[in-house]
Amino acid sequence: MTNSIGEIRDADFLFVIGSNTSEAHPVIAMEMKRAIHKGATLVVADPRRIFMATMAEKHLQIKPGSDVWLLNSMAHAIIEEDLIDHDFVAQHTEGFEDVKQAVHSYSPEAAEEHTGIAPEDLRWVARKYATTERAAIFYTLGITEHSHGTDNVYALANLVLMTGHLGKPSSGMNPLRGQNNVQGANDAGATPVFYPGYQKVVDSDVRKKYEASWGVSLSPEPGLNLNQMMKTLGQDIKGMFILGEDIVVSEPNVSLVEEGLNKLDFLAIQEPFLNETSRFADVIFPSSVFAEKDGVFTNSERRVQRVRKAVEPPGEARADWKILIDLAAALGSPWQLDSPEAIYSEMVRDTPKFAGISHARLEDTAEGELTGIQWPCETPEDPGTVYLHKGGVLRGKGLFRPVEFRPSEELPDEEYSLVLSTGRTLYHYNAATQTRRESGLDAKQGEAFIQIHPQDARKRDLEHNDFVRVSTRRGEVICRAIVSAQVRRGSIWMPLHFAEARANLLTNDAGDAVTQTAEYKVCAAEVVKVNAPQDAAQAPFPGSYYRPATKH
Ligand SMILES: Nc1nc2c(c(=O)[nH]1)N[C@H]1C(S)=C(S)[C@@H](COP(=O)(O)OP(=O)(O)OC[C@H]3O[C@@H](n4cnc5c(=O)[nH]c(N)nc54)[C@H](O)[C@@H]3O)O[C@H]1N2
Ligand SMILES: Nc1nc2c(c(=O)[nH]1)N[C@H]1C(S)=C(S)[C@@H](COP(=O)(O)OP(=O)(O)OC[C@H]3O[C@@H](n4cnc5c(=O)[nH]c(N)nc54)[C@H](O)[C@@H]3O)O[C@H]1N2
Ligand SMILES: [Mo]
Repeated sequence: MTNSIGEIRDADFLFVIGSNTSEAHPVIAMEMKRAIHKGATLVVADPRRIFMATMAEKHLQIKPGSDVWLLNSMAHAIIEEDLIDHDFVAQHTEGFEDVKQAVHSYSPEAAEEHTGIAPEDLRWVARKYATTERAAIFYTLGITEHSHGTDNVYALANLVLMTGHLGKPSSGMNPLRGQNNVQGANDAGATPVFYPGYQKVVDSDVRKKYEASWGVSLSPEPGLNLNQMMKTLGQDIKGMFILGEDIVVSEPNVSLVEEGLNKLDFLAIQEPFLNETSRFADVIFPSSVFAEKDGVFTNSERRVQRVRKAVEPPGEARADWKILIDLAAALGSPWQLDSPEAIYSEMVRDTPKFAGISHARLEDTAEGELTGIQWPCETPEDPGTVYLHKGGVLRGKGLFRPVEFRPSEELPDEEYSLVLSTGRTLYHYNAATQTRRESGLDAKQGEAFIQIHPQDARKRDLEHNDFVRVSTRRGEVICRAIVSAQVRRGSIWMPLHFAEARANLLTNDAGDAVTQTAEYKVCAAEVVKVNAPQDAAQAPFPGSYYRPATKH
């Protein structure tokens, strides 16, 4: 996030696009509700009528995959009505003319056919966003999990830059982070393209710095990203070490992933639970969960927070860092690191953005103060950074990036006439290794389902709660049909959480051109009614049809 969670309540305009905030980020949704109660205007752009849409002044119920049309035509309207922040554009940005030209043909009138949004609604939203001083954008996977995800993000950034909603409180461009400490993992360099602190792998000065610091020689090339790795499992990749991911539930087009896993020579996993992927493992290192270990977590607003062990890990389970250090020693590298504190200070040593943060500083938060420090924080005296780009854009000039609409990779046709989109619900967490071990959550939501619009259900002779077979070009699953007008006509929606009806047997593994993030939000699917599966009653999860992934 460019801005902070505490600033949300003071915003006057909130544009929530592709984010099911109340289910996936309830704490942030609570701050949005505070702002709304104080009079802020909420606009939600989402193909589903999510809860936040019921609180919104306007719900732009767009066709899945059409965000570039929506955002480019908002830019078109802002330019046409001359609602641009000319001073900001002149002083702090470059490339505006390219975007101006690119969005010329994206009129709100032309956008209607692609997005399903009335031009007057689109113009109203564009005007309101541009003319409200404290206007903030929030987005997540509805924007990024597309083959054109990066284009969507550029199109959003163009709106922020042309209206100057940057470097000020309660504004900015705010991607909400998903997993606990996914921000911290990225900050620490858990990506194939960056060393810690977003220092580029391909930058030879950075590489030389780390070669000297770590005493090893390093590759000048970036590594493979997740999507690329999954596609070469069992071919170029012969062995794998998986730490805290349940890939046979969470990766797209997962039958291909299973094929790859079956061809591996060796698989080790480091996990607190026997998850679905553990069926394929040769070795499992039992690790501990958050409450059983010390360290720091970094949240969405770049806040590094101290986490303290509350309970001992059970049985043979140990902290992740201890397992990794023993593994390094067994491989002939006796690392001299004996605590999370020592590991953290080694990480920040060569990382200017975090250099002022230490466990010691995180210990002594004054009474009543929010805990933690927000990076950038470069010296021990630096108080940290509440919002980014204050007094000027960090890279010098904010770069406008023109984008053209590109359709999703797989569109509906006669054989597969519906658009399948996938995501999460309030009651379960991703691969649900944790939430399905909790009886209260399973009582709330115990089985897999799809949502289908009443008219599409009627066409297929479906009643609410019937069982259906959902199929795509890649696979099929059986689950219950929830007939609901929450989804658009022509669209179905399914949660990713359920191992017995894995959404990812269905999804498309086409990746974004830049990040390779998979197109989890759009693929072509069909639904037919089936009888209730006979073994539904005996299934390990009550009322469900369980077909686990298997090693052969
Ligand atoms: N309870 C719970 N909370 C979670 C998680 C969980 O599993 N359970 N997971 C965490 C993780 S890892 C993450 S990354 C976050 C994700 O948080 P979100 O991104 O909010 O979650 P999603 O369910 O993937 O859905 C995003 C929204 O995008 C919409 N959408 C789909 N296609 C499009 C499109 O083409 N355009 C637009 N504009 N919108 C679209 C969907 O209808 C949905 O409302 O949640 C985190 N929080
Ligand atoms: N169809 C579809 N698929 C999706 C998505 C979607 O929207 N649609 N969203 C994608 C997104 S955004 C995400 S983030 C992924 C998530 O996918 P995954 O990362 O595979 O799923 P998680 O459930 O978050 O957790 C992974 C594992 O981490 C383990 N774990 C928990 N705590 C610890 C710990 O402290 N140490 C260790 N070693 N392990 C731990 C859990 O037991 C679990 O097995 O799914 C992706 N897949
Ligand atoms: Mo995520």
